[in-house]
Amino acid sequence: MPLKEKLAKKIPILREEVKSLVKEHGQKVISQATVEQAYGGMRGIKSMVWETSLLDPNEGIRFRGYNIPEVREKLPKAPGGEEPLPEGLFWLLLTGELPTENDVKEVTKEWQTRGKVPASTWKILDSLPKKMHPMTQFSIGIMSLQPTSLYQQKYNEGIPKKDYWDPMYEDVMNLLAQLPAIAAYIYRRSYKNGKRITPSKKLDWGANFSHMMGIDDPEYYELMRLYLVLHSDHEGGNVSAHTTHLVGSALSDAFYSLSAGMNGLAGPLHGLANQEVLRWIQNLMKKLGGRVPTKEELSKALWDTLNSGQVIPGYGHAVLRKTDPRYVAQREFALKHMPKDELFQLVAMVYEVAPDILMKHGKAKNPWPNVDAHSGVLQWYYGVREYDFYTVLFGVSRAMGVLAQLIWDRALGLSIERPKSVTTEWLKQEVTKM
Ligand code: HAX
Repeated sequence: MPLKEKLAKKIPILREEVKSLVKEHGQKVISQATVEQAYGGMRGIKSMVWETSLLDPNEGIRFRGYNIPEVREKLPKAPGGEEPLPEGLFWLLLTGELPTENDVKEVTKEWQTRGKVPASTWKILDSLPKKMHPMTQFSIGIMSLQPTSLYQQKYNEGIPKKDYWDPMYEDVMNLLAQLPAIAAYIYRRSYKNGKRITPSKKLDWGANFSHMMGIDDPEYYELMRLYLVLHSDHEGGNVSAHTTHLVGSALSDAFYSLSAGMNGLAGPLHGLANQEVLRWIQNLMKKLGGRVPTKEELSKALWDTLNSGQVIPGYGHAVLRKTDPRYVAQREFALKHMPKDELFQLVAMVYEVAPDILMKHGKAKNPWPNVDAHSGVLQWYYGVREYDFYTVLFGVSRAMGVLAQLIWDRALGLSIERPKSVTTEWLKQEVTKM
């Protein structure tokens, strides 16, 4: 059954479930907020719904109930490949069901068909300085597609609220189909000869992305597929996901919502951490005259970073309390394809040394590596050495998760977000009454 049809069948069922859940249990308390949480980034307060994935502090992410090893095992692969196809993950996120090989082929075909980027987008990108950060170009690239929004057109025509999800689905499919071409062109114009590479009708979404970047190595295709699966979704509270969801809640279309989410991903405490990790490691090697540090030198450098008030990039997490399984999956890929690589060995050495130091330092609640601690070194190995681009790779992947949820936001008719804020003065008065 085609993806949209499958989704159309699921929507009324979940709508009914949610309706009766709210009717029967609407007043039950699932979370409370403390003064500390009000100042501390609302950490841990359960106050939003995100259907596509759920994060366990110890086990890591589950996409629709499947953890990372299960997703790697169960999702269809490219012919001869071993890593899951991102199209399959998108199917899973959207429908909650594992796709067949045929389902995945249909999504690949559909994204190929919808993949033509409007000339106006190329023109807008060409007007940007080549030195502009790739994430800024990416956000502008997404916004440049906004005039193509079918959702906005249908909204203006006055379609009923219960049908909003339908044109949203169309926008999301078009946007996902076109994102790799936009991202790849940003890479080409910023770092290569600026020539656009036409997508191939023979390649899947991930392989085509790498083809359009100018990399036609089957091993890199595999890395790209894995990368795009791993970074896609991490429940709803992280900055890129929550921002997309928040902006969408005002009934802004997929282009406005995703572009806003990407602006959040561009922050160094979020997606930008993946470029910071490699920068940190390479600065250290530069200081040592290009040589790989010993464990003692690495420990000293980690302490120097902490003592100067900076964070160790790629380590720590707002929710996770163990090594991120997305880190583990990338480490497994490295152990298989590049075990002797010097930079990988250094990343592995940081993993041996940093958690202990962070524990001794005593501030970070989670001393273990997150997804960003490993992604850069894999890109570097296959020749993508322009690390300012790494967050764009993350963004293409993250789009799948946040946009799948955005369709569900409209399908369930979720409300405009409007939590209550208070002032310090109000808190000072209120706490004395407690
Ligand atoms: N190095 C040094 N100090 C750290 C740290 C790290 N890696 N991680 C946390 N801390 C510090 C915090 O800065 C905070 O210090 P203050 O009290 O002085 O503000 C303290 O430990 C407590 O923080 P926390 O509760 O453990 O962590 P938060 O939930 O506040 O923040 C972060 C989570 C991921 C932002 C944090 O761990 C961090 O800054 N890590 C480094 C940057 C990074 O890797 N970001 C990517 C995270 C994954 C992601 O979103 N990818 O997109």
